[in-house]
Amino acid sequence: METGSVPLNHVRRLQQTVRQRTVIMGILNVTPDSFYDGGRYARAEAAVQHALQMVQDGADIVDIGGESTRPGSQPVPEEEELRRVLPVIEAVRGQVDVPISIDTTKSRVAERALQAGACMVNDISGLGFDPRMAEVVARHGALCCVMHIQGTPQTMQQNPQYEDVVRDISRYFEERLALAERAGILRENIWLDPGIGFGKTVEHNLEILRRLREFTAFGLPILIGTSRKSFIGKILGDLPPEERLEGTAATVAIAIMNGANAVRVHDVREMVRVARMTDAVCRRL
Ligand code: YH5
Repeated sequence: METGSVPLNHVRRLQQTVRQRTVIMGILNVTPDSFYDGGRYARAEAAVQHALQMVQDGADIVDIGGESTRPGSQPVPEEEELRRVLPVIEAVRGQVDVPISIDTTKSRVAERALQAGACMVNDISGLGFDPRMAEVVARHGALCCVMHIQGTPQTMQQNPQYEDVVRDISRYFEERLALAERAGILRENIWLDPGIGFGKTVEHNLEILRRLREFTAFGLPILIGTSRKSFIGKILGDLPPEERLEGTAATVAIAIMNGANAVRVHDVREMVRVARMTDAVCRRL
């Protein structure tokens, strides 16, 4: 059994930064459907270049994922997910000193990524899909993002329903925090994320942004991922993903004003500026 393998300097750096200003998490998808398809090696190479660019642009952490979790997307076998993400984590670790999070719901993928130098697990199932996930996070002393999802990526957008979206998500956070604590994850290592788009209607997503401050009652960092998501496209009149930059900027500014401590984004250079400007107004930085 291996314990405490994560880069502690990265854990501490992030814990400190997230208390001071908005943390920018850059999205790195290592999936065939995303942006490159010249074979496995070329895909990994392009992903590493993209990671280096995001670091140059001001990303505080790079979130590496090998499974698409978009609505209706199919699960990826563990072996394939590992083949996609591990070479990229290793290469990024070798070339730049940036904290890395592994975007996965599988405990064995999380474990191999943490052994390879990731310091955070971003689990869109909030430790819920794989019963061994919490134990892996605890044993490695990793940071962990607990995201809310209603249903699974296959079914979540079929008919999302809540009594009160913010209160229902808060109850879910309470349950998952109890599970995390039982597994031995330190509370100070947990970030919360309401999971924009994961089993939510457009109206649910807007209400979460409007009432985001309610989640600060947990006293934990709030991460939010609105970047280029379909609710922005719908509000702006069916705009495609590449036309959602300004809408994303609006949601990032609003989320920060309403208490977000970290934002997960595709457009790092632009959103670093949005976050800095918003931090200057809201947090007097
Ligand atoms: C999140 O919110 N989201 S994957 C559909 C799109 C654009 C983007 C073009 N992982 C989150 O980014 N992890 C994802 O339409 C996440 N929070 C955390 N913690 C979905 C995604 C996307 C989907």
